[in-house]
Amino acid sequence: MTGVTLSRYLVEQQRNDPQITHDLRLLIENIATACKSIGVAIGKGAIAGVLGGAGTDNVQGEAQKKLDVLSNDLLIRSKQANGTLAAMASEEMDEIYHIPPEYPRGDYLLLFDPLDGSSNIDVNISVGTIFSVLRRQAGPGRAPTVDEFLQPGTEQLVAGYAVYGPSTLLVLTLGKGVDCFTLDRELGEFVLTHPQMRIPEDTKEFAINMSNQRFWEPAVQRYVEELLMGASGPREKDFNMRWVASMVADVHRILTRGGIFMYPLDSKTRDQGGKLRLMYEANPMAFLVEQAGGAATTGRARIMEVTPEKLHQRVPVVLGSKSEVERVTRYHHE
Ligand code: P6P
Repeated sequence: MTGVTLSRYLVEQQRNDPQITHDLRLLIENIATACKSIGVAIGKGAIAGVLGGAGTDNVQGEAQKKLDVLSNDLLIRSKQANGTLAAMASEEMDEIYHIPPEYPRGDYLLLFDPLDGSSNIDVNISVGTIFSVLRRQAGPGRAPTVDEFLQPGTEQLVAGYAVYGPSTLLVLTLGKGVDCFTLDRELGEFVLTHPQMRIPEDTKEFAINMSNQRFWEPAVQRYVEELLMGASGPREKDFNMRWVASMVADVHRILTRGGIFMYPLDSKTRDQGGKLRLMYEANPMAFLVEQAGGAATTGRARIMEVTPEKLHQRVPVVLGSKSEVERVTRYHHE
């Protein structure tokens, strides 16, 4: 199947799975097109004057980059008219975005982080777009409410990300494994290059922001200390560390060669429930990681079984190679 375009791939998927409706196929193609446009804007960087701050803050109280706002607007504008969505939610918007009355309303809900890792954009490090698709709970007649978005991660129909790095990649799951597409810039098409990605069960690589070490809970302190002791410690092997500070880049490395990613609860983020957002960062990444044979927990419970209470809710995240995630989770319970 490698070499097929995303469009051809989706036709095949739809043929084999009735749950993949024409609208869902159209929505995915639409998301891919928006990611291509975001990638073009990012690629122009300073030349297009799209770097730097936008002078505004988002719902998280974080300063927005121009590309945060541009990417968000791109995703909104490109989706609202295609008749597949009832509403959208974004890290960059306080409230859900209703499809304007002049456009038909569809059955799906789209959630996204339009530009994850945007603090890296001005220093030319890989960033990404993360997205998640849910089916709306109420009938088409009723205007969607934020409560319809508050579904556990197990309800996701589609999850994926685009990573804007040396290549622009689109990594996608429809619930039947994880497939990776590379953007052929001459064709302007995403082409299947890494079908059915699998995370190795074991690893020698961990990803965490070590500068938070003094704030971690005992379980994470213990786990990381054992990794740092290397071959002479209880793990009896040396480990390597990576931290890109773009979740999409770290997760893509783990999907490709294994590893464990941790943004655990710490005394700094405890009051907020963690750093990363459940609905449009943790849940889509957890879906992808589990579909690739890995595991994803909050340190205590499976991320995809967390019942959301707020749209911009945060959770601790421990995901990647199954044996390592299980060890960290076990330490939390001991
Ligand atoms: P820190 C980016 O802002 C992000 O949400 C994730 O993409 C990334 O993994 C994390 O925050 C980086 O956090 O504290 O290391 O800057």
